Amino acid sequence: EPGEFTRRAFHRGKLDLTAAEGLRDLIHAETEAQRQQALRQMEGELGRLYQQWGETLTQALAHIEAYIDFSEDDNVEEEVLSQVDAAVQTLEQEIAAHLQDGRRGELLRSGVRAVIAGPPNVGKSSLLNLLCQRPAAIVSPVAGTTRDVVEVSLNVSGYPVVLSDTAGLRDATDPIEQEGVSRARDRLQHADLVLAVLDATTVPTEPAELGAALGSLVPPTTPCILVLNKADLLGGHTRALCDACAHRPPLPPTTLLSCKTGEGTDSLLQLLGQQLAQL
Ligand SMILES: Nc1nc2c(ncn2[C@@H]2O[C@H](COP(=O)(O)OP(=O)(O)OP(=O)(O)O)[C@@H](O)[C@H]2O)c(=O)[nH]1
Ligand SMILES: [Mg+2]
Repeated sequence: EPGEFTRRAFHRGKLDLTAAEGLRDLIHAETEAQRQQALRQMEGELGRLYQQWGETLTQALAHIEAYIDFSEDDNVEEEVLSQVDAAVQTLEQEIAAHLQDGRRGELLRSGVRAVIAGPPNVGKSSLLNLLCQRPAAIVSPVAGTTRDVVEVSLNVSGYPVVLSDTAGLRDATDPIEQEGVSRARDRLQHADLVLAVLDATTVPTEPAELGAALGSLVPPTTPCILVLNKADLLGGHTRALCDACAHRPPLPPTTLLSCKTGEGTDSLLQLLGQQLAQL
């Protein structure tokens, strides 16, 4: 039976539970970042940390019991309680920080949820196809082509990513498109990272306006990359304007891209890798 030897090792105390979990993750690892995390866990990194926490708590408990039992005999000093209090508070902070960080483990285990979003017809489905290197989503010159969410699994710089293409965001009148837009908004709410796509030929070159356009697409606290697509259609002048505007600080990391010619793909992948490393 798969897992039999691990189970026996666990029962005999040769592996603790976190190491067994690490082994399971290692077996199922599909990307380099997943493999590294699983190895660290298997080698006992987590187990050692939890053991340390356990020791701190046991010690605190022993001090408090000693205080209760012997403080009247004056054998135990008054400051014991405040020392225990300080140690437990530090531990509390450590655990809180660890839990927050645990989200990273979760992202590595199940994949980062990246969502492509933007107005209709800007090339969102083309971007999905470019990144997964196959025609997974239908591309057409008709605005409102994508309705259902199209999902692909990718390995970007060693990070597992579940990338979703969504319907173009607009006030649709067609009921099926409306459902598509509502599914897109739902995906956006649960995204770990948003690839916001705008058409470079019609994008406002005023940073404040561009910021506003972006604000209507992306939930305010979600990390985001701005992709200005159809760069192949830009003249030299507009290209310079776009470039200048795109690198103003309040705007998220931005890149010019052409899904048609592939120009800008490398810098997009580089940005993606950087963002993933920061999540
Ligand atoms: N010139 C040029 N055309 C592009 C580029 N990317 C996409 N297109 C064209 O733009 C049109 C729309 O592309 P899609 O990928 O379907 O756009 P979308 O954002 O998914 O559109 P919806 O699903 O309707 O919201 C198609 O005709 C594409 O061939 C590009 O980089 N350059
Ligand atoms: Mg589409």
